[in-house]
Amino acid sequence: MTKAKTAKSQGVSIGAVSRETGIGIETLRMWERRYGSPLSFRLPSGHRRYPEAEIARLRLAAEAMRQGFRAGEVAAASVEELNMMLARGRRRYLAATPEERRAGTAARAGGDEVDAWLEATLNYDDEALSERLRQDWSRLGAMRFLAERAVPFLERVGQNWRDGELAVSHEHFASEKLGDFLSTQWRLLNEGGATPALLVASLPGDLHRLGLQMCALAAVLGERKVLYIGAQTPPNEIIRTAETHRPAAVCLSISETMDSVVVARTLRQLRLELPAEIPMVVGGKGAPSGIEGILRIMELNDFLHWVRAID
Ligand code: B12
Repeated sequence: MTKAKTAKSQGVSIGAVSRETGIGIETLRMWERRYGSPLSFRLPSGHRRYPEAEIARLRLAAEAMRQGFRAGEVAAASVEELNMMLARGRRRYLAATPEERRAGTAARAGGDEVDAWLEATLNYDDEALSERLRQDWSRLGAMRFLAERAVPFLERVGQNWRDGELAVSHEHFASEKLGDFLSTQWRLLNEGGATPALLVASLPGDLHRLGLQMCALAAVLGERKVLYIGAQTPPNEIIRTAETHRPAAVCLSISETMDSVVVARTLRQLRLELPAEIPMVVGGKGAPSGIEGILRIMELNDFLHWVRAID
């Protein structure tokens, strides 16, 4: 085990995973292609890495296969499911209902309400998730909806995906659904807000757009119009749009997957080329601090106050 340990954020190489679990390198790659799990991520250097927690799960998967389970049954199974497989054996496990198999997973950390969102996601249940989103939105109001539901939900989706409990398609289902919902809500409120608008975008290479949607929502709640140019906008387009439309600020969302060196370089360049009187604000877990002329705001409530204070 010691050899496979690296700094947590760096993950574990495919060779180390293979050594530690006894599952061949080719098999691990094939499982990822075919079953979406174990899911690797790339270091900025391009090297493939696996979350360290996958080793324990894959050991259980290997053991379950020795006991007669098939690759398709174990590859994407959660730790709870694998433990149940090992405890029951294949015949009795397959006789259990899907609800029984998921029971352990759904009951984990977080409120019942977020569990319900996760449950709808696990079942790809579009209507149930819509219903939850609508109910929680009207019950909590927009800012609490973000803080108490949407953000913890995404944390759990990310965590469960890392742990192999959710497939990539679940993550896509959840983020598309939530993204569309947030987009509909802020666009409804985007009529009649004060101009000049806030320009909202993310940098090339960053596919995460939910931070942008949250930022746009907070902006319209602060009664400011949003000029949304969205994810993966080339810096020269951000500059061109800002020069022609003179926004009240340029707001960028930066996810933690972005290379910090590239982000810092791009932001410095943007600051240099954008009209000096237009403020720049960055948020998201990958947003750097300490770049001259750029304000970093991490909390959406702080951002809302900031928006309300703009002249
Ligand atoms: C949904 C999702 C995706 C979706 C995005 C779809 C979409 N339409 O957005 C898809 C499938 C595309 C995706 C892809 C990847 N993802 Co992803 N993803 C997520 C997930 C589940 C949610 C992301 C999210 O929206 N979070 C919520 C945001 C809004 O939170 P935040 O950045 O902290 O921002 C907060 C504040 O700062 C503020 N804020 C945000 N922006 C702004 C802007 C301003 C101006 C202001 C004021 C405030 C503000 O609002 C937020 C609320 O508090 C996270 C899990 C997680 N914990 O976040 C993983 C996660 C971010 N992804 C991860 C990874 C590894 C990837 C991939 C590299 C996977 C792969 N192997 O391909 C790719 C990278 C793709 C790319 N080039 O960008 C890892 C990152 C690990 C790391 N440290 O690098 C995470 C953490 C999952 C995990 N647990 O491992 N992902």
